[in-house]
Amino acid sequence: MTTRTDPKPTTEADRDRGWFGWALVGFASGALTLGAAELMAGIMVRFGWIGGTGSPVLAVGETFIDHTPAWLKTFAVNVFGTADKVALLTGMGIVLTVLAAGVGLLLARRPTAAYVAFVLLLALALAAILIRPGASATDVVPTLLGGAAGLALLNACRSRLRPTAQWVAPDRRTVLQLSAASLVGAGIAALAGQAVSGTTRAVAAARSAFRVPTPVSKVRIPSGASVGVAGVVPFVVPADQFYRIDTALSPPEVDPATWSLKVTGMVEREITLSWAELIAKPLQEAVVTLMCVSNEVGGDLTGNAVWTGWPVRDLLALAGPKAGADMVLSTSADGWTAGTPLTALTDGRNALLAVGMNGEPLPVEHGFPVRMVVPGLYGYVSATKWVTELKVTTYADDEGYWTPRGWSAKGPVKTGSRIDVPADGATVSAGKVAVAGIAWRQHVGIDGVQVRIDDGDWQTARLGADVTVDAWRQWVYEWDARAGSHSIAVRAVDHTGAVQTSASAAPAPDGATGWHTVNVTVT
Ligand SMILES: Nc1nc2c(c(=O)[nH]1)N[C@H]1C(S)=C(S)[C@@H](COP(=O)(O)O)O[C@H]1N2
Ligand SMILES: [Mo]
Repeated sequence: MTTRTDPKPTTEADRDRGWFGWALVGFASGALTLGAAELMAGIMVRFGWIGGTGSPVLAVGETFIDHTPAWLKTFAVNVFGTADKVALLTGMGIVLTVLAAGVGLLLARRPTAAYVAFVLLLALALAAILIRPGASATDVVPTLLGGAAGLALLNACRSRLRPTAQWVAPDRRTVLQLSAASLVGAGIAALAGQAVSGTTRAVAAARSAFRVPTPVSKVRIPSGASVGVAGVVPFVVPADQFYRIDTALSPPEVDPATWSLKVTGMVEREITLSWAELIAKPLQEAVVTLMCVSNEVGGDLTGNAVWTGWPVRDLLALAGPKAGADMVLSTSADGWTAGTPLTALTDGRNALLAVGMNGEPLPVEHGFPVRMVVPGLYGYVSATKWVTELKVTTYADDEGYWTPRGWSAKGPVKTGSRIDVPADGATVSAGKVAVAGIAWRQHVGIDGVQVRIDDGDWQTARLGADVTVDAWRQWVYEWDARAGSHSIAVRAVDHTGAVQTSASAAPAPDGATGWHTVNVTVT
């Protein structure tokens, strides 16, 4: 029989458990740090004491996104698609777990080094917070408090576990307590993270109180805009089904009461426009199809909506752009930028400072309170959400967010078309089959759509009503399907008579091309 005062020599098993115990100490401290910081950030954001940049997890993630090299970004989008944000957060969780466990292991052998490592990691998070656009000094408070809690736990564990030259196995009770503390900490982090990513009370209240003013020109969408085939994307896409693309892990919360739009740079008069001034302007309504440059042939990163807003050209006319300017750099509340040709914002097209989407206030994730919508250009060079500044400048002097990341400085939308039904790989019954989808060439317009079955001749599809050159058109072709395997291709003809190219190009650097083709089995 052995006694407590006469311990056995350390065995392999004890060493393993000891290793695990110290790693757990590190993990627990990391989880407590983040849990406390996220909880504090959630509370402080809710009460409006700090901006949305107080969350260390979001700040580090967004800083990482902004500094991701182009190849890694391409890799992430290829592998994870629109789940890339979830993938990033998961990756961060894994890296943090390893780092925190490392701090715990160091604590057993080289406590000073462990504290130094912990403080360095904390300093990195603080730096990430402070370099976020719009960050203020108080945004570091949650992370500092979390860090203090984490350090206190490290210290308590160290005095309790009394490390020796050997790995000392913590007793079962300590391990259980630590596991529980880590889990609770991580749980709080997750919950508080949700609180942060949810709309703050002030912004939600402002949004639900806002009625989109009646525009001076109201759009009427003829029923013929839809070809009436089930499975084709609706002509006007409801906001909650509209694709979303941005670099924000959590959409910026912008209170209209404090929002303003500054017009700066090469202008006769700098202008600051308030929310009250903006919504008192004569607003226009426009049907515009937005499209992401990352949209693959056959992809779904596109949507059509009725936007309500004030023409950007009217604002620019008040500011008076100076000779020589050829670009407007728009900046969002989270520091993202787009470079738009000055001509596209002054040439009379429906480029809007939009406050409404399908008659409702913009959803927060689509840019509330104000975004830009410019017909004819991919979103990355025009559709700035949460817009706060328009700088009149030149392509020689400035560049938008995606340009140094490998995307073209200019991004006019290319002619495209997509088959929505039948879906690729579908099985259909022989006889009449509706082949249908959409075609687009924003701000030029679509005059025709043609469909080809296998190696047959191009057949003319019936087009939905032409609502505006700025929006997509639906089309349908009644196919007399015979049994067998068939491939169906589509191509569009734009308003200049140009036929959509068959040459396939990847999205980078300025938009994908090629004919969308689906394969179906007819029985
Ligand atoms: N502030 C901000 N605006 C942005 C972006 C962004 O990352 N940040 N992405 C742009 C891109 S690439 C596209 S395709 C459109 C998408 O708009 P949506 O999310 O409303 O569909 O927003 C544009 N506006
Ligand atoms: Mo995009």
